Amino acid sequence: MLKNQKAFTIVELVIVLAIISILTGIVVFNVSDYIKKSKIAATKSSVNQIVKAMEMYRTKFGCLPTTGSSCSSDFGAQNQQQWDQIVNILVSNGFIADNLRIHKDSWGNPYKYDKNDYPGASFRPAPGCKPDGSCCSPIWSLGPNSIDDVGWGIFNYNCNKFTTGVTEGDDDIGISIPPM
Ligand SMILES: [Ca+2]
Ligand SMILES: [Ca+2]
Repeated sequence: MLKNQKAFTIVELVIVLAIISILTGIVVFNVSDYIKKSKIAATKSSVNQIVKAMEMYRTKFGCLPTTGSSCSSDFGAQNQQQWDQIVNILVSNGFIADNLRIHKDSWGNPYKYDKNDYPGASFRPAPGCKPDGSCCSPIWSLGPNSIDDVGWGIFNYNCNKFTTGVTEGDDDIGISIPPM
């Protein structure tokens, strides 16, 4: 009798442990999903702030900020050093507050930026380009997978629209600023 009772208790214990592990799995999944969604939302918000600052800069100086030597340069930012250079231009002119989320996205990567607002500055045979050769200027985060899924081109197809996950497996988050 005692032996049977003990065996039954072990079965119960196993069931309870199984239920606990399933519940733990659900909680961990929900928390990580929540964190991922929060990071995406924070990055979207930062991209919006950056774009607004870029447009204010262009209203004042006639072109988007560049890592090149003049306004007609089409050089944007491909790495942290170049992106910091762009951020410093916006910050020193008072168009944006300096903070970590502007320098790096939620996954610790610099934003990417292709400056194409000067007519003829960049050849891109995309629907986003005007007949004079001026094109949209995309700014994007590499997204949760920290991989540049779309490269320079794709955001030109969606001037002025918030874009994320254009192609399968792509989680980049960005906006393309139309030419003036
Ligand atoms: Ca360019
Ligand atoms: Ca990506």
